[in-house]
Amino acid sequence: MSHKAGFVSIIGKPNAGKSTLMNALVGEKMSIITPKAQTTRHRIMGIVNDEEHQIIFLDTPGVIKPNYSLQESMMNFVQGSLIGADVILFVTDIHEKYDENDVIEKLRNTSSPVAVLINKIDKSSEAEVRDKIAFWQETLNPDTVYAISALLNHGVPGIMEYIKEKLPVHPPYYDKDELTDKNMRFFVSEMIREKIFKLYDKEIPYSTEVVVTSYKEEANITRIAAEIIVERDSQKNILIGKAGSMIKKVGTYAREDIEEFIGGKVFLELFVKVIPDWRRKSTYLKKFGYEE
Ligand SMILES: Nc1nc2c(ncn2[C@@H]2O[C@H](COP(=O)(O)OP(=O)(O)OP(=O)(O)O)[C@@H](O)[C@H]2O)c(=O)[nH]1
Ligand SMILES: [Mg+2]
Repeated sequence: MSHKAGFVSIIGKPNAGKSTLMNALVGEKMSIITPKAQTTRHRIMGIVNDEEHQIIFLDTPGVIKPNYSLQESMMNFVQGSLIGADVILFVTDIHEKYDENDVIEKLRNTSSPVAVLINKIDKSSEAEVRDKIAFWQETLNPDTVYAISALLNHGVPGIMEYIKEKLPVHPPYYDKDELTDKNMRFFVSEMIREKIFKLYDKEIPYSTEVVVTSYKEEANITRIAAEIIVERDSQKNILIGKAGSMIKKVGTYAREDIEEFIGGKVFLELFVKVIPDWRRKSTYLKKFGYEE
């Protein structure tokens, strides 16, 4: 009767290292990670199970002021993850240059315990760490403050212990062998999107959506087809590149990742399609899983 279970929301500004932390906590590559802001667009669940605990982590998009419907949906995922959170992990970059007032506002409006995680301390001095800890204690008066490096797994086991202590006594919410609520098609589309974030600049990553249109497991190979959707013909041309050179790179890198993820051979086919202004159209946002 001493089993503990609960929801742990991971929030913060874009690029703070939320997804890196999520993967470090879960020990699996659940969320894609890139150097660009707004990589994560969904609320991604990663579940850690042991005999006595079920910890349900929710990785979320970075908090921004939305400019178009897709970003509004992203902010709804953030808001939703705070409802019923047993613990909130607020990840902040030690060198944060954005204004974090919007996140602070959200945290002030919840009654869940907040742990401030000052991340990327591998890139800072001890004095900077001391100053930031004092700043956050003063600003938020949180339940606790940790200085960590999600990238180097520094301080991550301590956070696990903290969470286990905080979780309420509760039976498991999900089967104890579940790792996530997302399916294979979702992870495949994310791995392709990650390559697009890494290989292209400016508006391309933000104008792109990836949809897996076919997923067939055969005896020795998994055959996958996916559509890469952009908003304009000009973006389609850039995405494909000269004689298909760029799209070929996307396909090769994504296939390697997918093969590692599923532990088997993959045949990946990519098609590029234009849907003007899909980021602002409710029908497409619904279709792509951003809206109910
Ligand atoms: N030096 C250093 N870099 C880190 C650390 N944690 C994350 N990063 C890097 O920061 C960048 C952003 O990491 P993500 O985990 O994608 O950040 P995020 O908060 O999920 O970003 P969004 O999904 O865009 O909101 C990547 O290039 C990471 O490698 C850290 O502890 N130290
Ligand atoms: Mg992320």
